[in-house]
Amino acid sequence: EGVIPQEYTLIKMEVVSPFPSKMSVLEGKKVFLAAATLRPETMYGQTNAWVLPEGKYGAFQINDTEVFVMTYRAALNLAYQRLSHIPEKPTCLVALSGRDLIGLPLRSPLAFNEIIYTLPMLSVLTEKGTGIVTSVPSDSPDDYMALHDLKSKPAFRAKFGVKGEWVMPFEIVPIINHPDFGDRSAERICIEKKIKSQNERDKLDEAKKTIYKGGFYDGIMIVGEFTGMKVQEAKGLIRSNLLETNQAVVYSE
Ligand code: A2H
Repeated sequence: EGVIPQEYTLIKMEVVSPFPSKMSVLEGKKVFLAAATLRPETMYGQTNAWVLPEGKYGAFQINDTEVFVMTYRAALNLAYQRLSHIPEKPTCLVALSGRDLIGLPLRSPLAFNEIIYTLPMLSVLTEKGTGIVTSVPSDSPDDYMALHDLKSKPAFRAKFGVKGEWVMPFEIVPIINHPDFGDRSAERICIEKKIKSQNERDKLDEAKKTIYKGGFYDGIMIVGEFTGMKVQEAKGLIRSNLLETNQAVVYSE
């Protein structure tokens, strides 16, 4: 746990019904995977959601109609931030594993892809954020490599029961022009650094650092309502829009 609190935006990725049998008790409610991000301005480029296959999750009642899927730890934090059916007490309607979530179809705010799928990523930490991550392979090296692994390794898909149709149709969506790395900066840096898989932790951390600075300070939005605007300026506007329209909530830890 860091000393400085981190403020995330929780993106409400709506689970499309009908739900699988393990989630049938939730039928009739609005169920969302709650994905923690620091980059709300990248939501146009979402291609999927990530969960840890062996991770423990739950579906928690947030108010009369809405349910968030996340870790218990995140649900407890949210309950202390006034987002729980019962104040300061998470109400778990059903316990779920990451494996139960793989393949769930989602509708996510701002995404150009109308439907995206929930997929496994091995670097998801259950002790950070909500344990649910939204995937933007144009701008995140982790997301790019994890999607690349699923696309290029049929055995890896088979291991987690991932169908090709949840992965193959989803291409990189260019959303931000980076001054040094172009409009698919994550792919470009992964190729330049010869990163082979999502398991190359040190190289991926380096890649993230390399593209982040230029992308944030000098990146330009090339899609959406704020096309042509600097990322630095668009970020807050996009975040406020998401919060005002109840497509996202604030979460700190
Ligand atoms: B970011 P920090 Cl496009 N486990 O969102 C692993 N990674 C997690 C996580 C978890 N439990 N919870 C959140 N994250 C990811 C978008 C994005 C992100 C882009 C580029 C960079 C980037 C799309 N994925 O993060 O350790 C989420 O991915 C680079 C740091 O709290 C979240 O923002 O600083 C970021 O890590 C939070 O990381």
